[in-house]
Amino acid sequence: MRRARIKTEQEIDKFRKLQDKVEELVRDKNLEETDYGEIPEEFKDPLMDTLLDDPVILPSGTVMEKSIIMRHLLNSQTDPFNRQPLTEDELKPATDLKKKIQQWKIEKRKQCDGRDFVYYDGLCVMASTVKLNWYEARVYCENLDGHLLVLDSQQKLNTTKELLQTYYQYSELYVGASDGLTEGEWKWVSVTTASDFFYWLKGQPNNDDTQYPNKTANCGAVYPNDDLKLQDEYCYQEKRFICEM
Ligand SMILES: [Ca+2]
Ligand SMILES: [Ca+2]
Repeated sequence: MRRARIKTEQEIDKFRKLQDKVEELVRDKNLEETDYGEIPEEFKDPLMDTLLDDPVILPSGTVMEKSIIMRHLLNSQTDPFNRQPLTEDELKPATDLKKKIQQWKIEKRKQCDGRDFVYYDGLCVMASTVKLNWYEARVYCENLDGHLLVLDSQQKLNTTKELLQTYYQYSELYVGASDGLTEGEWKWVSVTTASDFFYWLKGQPNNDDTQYPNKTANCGAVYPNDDLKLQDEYCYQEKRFICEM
């Protein structure tokens, strides 16, 4: 730009602002296309399981993402759930739901603002620089109005992998898994709906910590270099950890 003499400083400045604007739009667009972690069921397209952006109501009452049902209608003029005839003009925009979803997205991002948390793909997380034992780590996260990271689905695991690769290069981290209450009954902290998704390393959990051979292992740690597979370890070993909001 500088070399083009016909451009005045003002024009260059204008151009820069435009560039910034474009970058901002691209960023927003990327965020829109990401998935948002724990999405309420009513906010998801029933066919693709993705967050609704432009929901429409079918005559049957089913709510779907407009682009998805439109694509389906190109192939077959039917309701994909009950095979009844269906045409585009029978689709009604779900205006209230759309507003609700937009509000939810804004709230989700707001939660992350003004804190040392990183917003990534609907996750609001913070990896600690300090090392604490698992119990202290749990309290640490709770003091930040959060909890230790819960990896209770494949989707969450994938997003976390990307996040750690992007922002952190840690070798081991405590997460919110424990069988401290009843030996062998693994639970995720702070989840209202219990999940039995635990991505264990082969041979784990074995109630044993290789570094502390005679101690029980009741706390979960993940190894980013080992595909975030879980291991059960001695809870009083000090490690870094991830909090989630
Ligand atoms: Ca145990
Ligand atoms: Ca172990």
